[in-house]
This record gives sequence, C-alpha cells and structure tokens, in this order.
Amino acid sequence: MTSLFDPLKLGNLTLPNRVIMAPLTRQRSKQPGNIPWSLNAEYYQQRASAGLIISEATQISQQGQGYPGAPGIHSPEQVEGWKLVTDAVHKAGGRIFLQLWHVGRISHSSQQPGGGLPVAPSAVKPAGTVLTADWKSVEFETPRALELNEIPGIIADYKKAAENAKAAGFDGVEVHGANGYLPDQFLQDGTNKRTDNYGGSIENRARFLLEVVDAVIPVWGRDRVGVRLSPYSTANDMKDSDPVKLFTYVLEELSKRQVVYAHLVEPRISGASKGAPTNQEAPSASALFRRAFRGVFLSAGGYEPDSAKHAIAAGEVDAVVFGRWFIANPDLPERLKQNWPLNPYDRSTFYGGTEKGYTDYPFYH
Ligand code: 8OZ
Repeated sequence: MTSLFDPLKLGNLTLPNRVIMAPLTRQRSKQPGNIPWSLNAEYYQQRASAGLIISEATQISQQGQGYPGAPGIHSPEQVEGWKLVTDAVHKAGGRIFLQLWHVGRISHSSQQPGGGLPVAPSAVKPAGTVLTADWKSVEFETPRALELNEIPGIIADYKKAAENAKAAGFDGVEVHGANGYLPDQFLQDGTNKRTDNYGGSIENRARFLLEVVDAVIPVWGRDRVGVRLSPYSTANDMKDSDPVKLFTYVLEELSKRQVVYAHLVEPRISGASKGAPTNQEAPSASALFRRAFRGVFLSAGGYEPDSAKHAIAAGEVDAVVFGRWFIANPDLPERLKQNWPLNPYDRSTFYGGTEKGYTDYPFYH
C-alpha cells in the first residue's frame, strides 16, 4: 500500500514524499515592482521538506496581474528576486516549480498597462469585488474581449515567462489553468462567448490553454511542465454547461502532450478567499477525471491528514497538495509522518503583511 511518505517519480525527478505544497497567493512581494525578496526566500526555504513546492501564482505580464503584492516573472528584477527563493529552497534540499499566471478578467484597470480594462475571452463581468492596485475593494469592471490578433502575444508572454523561470533557477513550471483565471475563462462556456477559433466547441475553447502548454514545453521539456485545473469550481464566478466532457477532453489532450502532472482542485472547496466554504456534496474530481490523464495525478482541496493518507492508500491520487496546513506548518511532512499536532492557521494573515503569519509559524522541533 502506498503512503504519503513514499517517494514519487515525477519525470526524471524523484520527490522524497507525496506531501506537496500548494500554490498559495500571499501578496508579500517587494514594492514597487512586485519583486520576490529575502522574506519570501525564507518562507519557501522553511517549507523545503515538501515533496515539491509549487510557487504562489506569478503573473507572466503586467496585464496578467490582478492582486496587489502578487509577484511577477516578467521583469529582470523579478527574475533576480526569484533566484533568492530557488537558491534557498535548493540549499535546503527542496524542489520548486513556478506557477505561470494570467488573471484575465480577475483584474482591475488600476493594474493594467495604460489603465485600460482587464482582458478576457469575452466581455463578461465577474460578480463580486476586486482589490485595486492600492488595496481598495471595488466592484469588478466589465473586461474587454481580446481581439484575435492579441492572442499570439499573450502566448508569447507565457513562453517568455517560462524562459524567465528557467533563468531564475526553478525546477519546472505549472500552467495555472484553474480557478477562473484567463485559461479557465477560455475553457468554460460561462465566460467564453467567442465565435472564432477560440470559442464555441470544446476543441476551440481548449485551444488557448493547449497553445500555452505547447509554448512552454519546448522551453522546459514535457517532464517539467504540469497543469492545474478546477472542474466544477465556482471560484471567481465560473460555470460550464458540461464540465465532464470539457475537462475529460482537456486531460486527454494533456495526456497526448505527456505533461508530467495534472493537478486538480477538488470542487468540495470552492476557493480560498471567501472563508473557504466547503461543499461535500460536490462531485469528486479525482474520481471523475483521474482516468482521463495518463501522468502523475496531484489532488488539492480541503485535505486533512486522515483524508490525505486515505486517498493515497486507496490509490485515488498520486500525491496530495496542501495549502492551509502548509501555511501554518513549515514542517508539515514530518508532522504528518509522526502524527504530531498541527499548528492552527490564522486566516487573517493569509494575504498581505510581512513576517507575521508568514515566516513565524513554529517547527515542531
Ligand atoms: C486566493 C486568493 C488570491 C488568489 C487561486 C491564485 O485561486 C489564486 C488565489 C487564491 O488560484
């Protein structure tokens, strides 16, 4: 029987355990410039015992930014800043992938180059509120639908960001295709109303994500590219008329491309930002979609120590991705292994601020 503490082959990497650190938006990059710095390096280094660290979502361009304080990977200063992080993680014996992010419509004009509207597949406004560049909560704007001739430029931004991630010393990249950001906005028909090659059929709606994947594979090799998806998630006001058909197709296409892992967010957790309501009635993504993907299957979303151990032992997933418990427990793998108690997490310090609630959670020993 497999356990959380057995090694896992991920392409030509061997992860020492199956306790993965989730991509976690913490909004603590150095300002101005959204630059990773020594505080971020300390935080990631503390968590280097994870089988794999997936970095916080990191914008590929200024247009792709939607959250104040979130880091980028498009400026030379950001690349230099990330080197502090990757060096620190590697010195501590860890491995770290960078998550490539474009928020699409989940932005605000105060973040956009020239103060323009956020971009999206279609001009469909998300419900709810967004933080401006200076942390004021305001209603979302209606995004501007991308022109067909703008899409190659965004794919090129992903490729350039993947190259920057390599220069910054990461071990691989994850394409953020989940949680209602730009690639997901193309995938799902609640947000994609296009009538060109990027809208309508499932094949057309998947085109953007697959073009991103096809752009980053030559930079990294298939063994170092993963993709995150969140079927059935309602985070960021998402919906689709047939998630099983859509995400089965996407996972089959990702299998053909032999990306190294698929990382699915369980829909029982509907998003971290609004108090993380859970819906235990929601379908299980691993049950529905695991068979559609031939590579390593990572699963995130509301796992507790017992449910994680069970999911691995039952062979439902290859590795479990922890967010909140990794925020509060830098030594999470060892705590799980030894059945040591977990530090409780403090939601009020998840987003923004400095070392409080970030690098000051104690190790057990
Ligand atoms: C919570 C708060 C801000 C961003 C995601 C990047 O949902 C996020 C995110 C989550 O993937």
